[in-house]
Amino acid sequence: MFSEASNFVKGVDDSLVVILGISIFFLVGITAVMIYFVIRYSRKRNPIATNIEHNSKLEILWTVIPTILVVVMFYYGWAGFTPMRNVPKDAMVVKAHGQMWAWSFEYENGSYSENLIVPLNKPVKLELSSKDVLHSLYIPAYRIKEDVVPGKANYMWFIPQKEGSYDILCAEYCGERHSYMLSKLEVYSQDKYDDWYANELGVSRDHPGLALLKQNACISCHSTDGSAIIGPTFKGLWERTEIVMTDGVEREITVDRDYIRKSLNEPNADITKGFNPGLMISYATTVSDEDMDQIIEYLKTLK
Ligand SMILES: [Cu+2]
Repeated sequence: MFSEASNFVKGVDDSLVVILGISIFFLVGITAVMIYFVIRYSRKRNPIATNIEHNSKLEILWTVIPTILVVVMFYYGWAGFTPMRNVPKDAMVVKAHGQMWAWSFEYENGSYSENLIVPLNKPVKLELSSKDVLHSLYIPAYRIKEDVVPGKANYMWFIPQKEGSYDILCAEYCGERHSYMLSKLEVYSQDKYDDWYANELGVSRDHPGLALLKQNACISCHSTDGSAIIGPTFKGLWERTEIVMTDGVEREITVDRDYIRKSLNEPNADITKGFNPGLMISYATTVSDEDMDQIIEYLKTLK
C-alpha cells in the first residue's frame, strides 16, 4: 500500500529534495571556492593582480549548466503542482468555509462538521470560501495549501491514502486569533465513513443553540465561561445590563431579543464598552430568527 498520507506527498517532497540538494551543493561549493580564492590569491601570495578577460569555454559552461539545473527544478515543481489543479470528475465535494477564527465543513446533504471527515482512497474536492478576510487552508501532512479568498471561488483536492488524524491550519495571518484557527482531518475506512455520514454528521450532543454558535464560529470570539476574548462573554449575557457606545455616546442597555437581533444585523452599531469595533461581520442573513431563538434558549442556560 501507499507509504504517503496523500497522493501529493511524493511530488512535493521530490521537488523539495531536488531544489534543496542543488542549493546545498552550490552553497558548499561556492563557499569552498571562495575560501580557497581568499587564501590562494591574497596579496601575500599574489602581489600583482592578473587582469583576466574573456574565457568563452567557461562562460558557455556557467550559462548552460545553471540553465539545465533551473529547468530540472522547474520540471519537478511543475510535475508536483499540475495534478493539484486537475480534479478527478468523481471527486466527493465538501464545502470548506473559513471565517475568523474557525473552519467549518459543509457536506452534500447540507450538514456541517467542525472537522473534515473523509473516506480512505476516495478523491475529495474542497470548495473554498471565506466569509470575511483572507485565510489559507493548509494540511501539512498532505503537502497542500490553498488561499481562501473572500468573493473568489477557489478549490483544492486530494486522495487520502492512510487512515488517521491530521492537522488543518490556517496559513494566512487573519487577525488576533489566527493561531487558534485549527481543525482536524480524519480519514476513516469506507464503512466507518458511511456510518458516520448516515448517523453522526450534523447530529450534535450540544444544546442546539450551542451547536449554532459553534457552526457560525461565534465562540471563537465570545467565551461561554466568563473570560473575555475578542468580544464580551456569553456567560450571564441574557438580560444583563451593559454600557454600550452608540455613535460615540455611552448608553445603558439590557440584553434582550431586540438587542441580540440588532447586534447580529449591525455588529458595530452598539459596541460594549471596553471592546473594539470592526471585528465582527453581519449575521443578518446567516442567522435566522428561529436560529436566534435557539441561541437565546442556550444563553439563558449560561447564568
Ligand atoms: Cu485564517
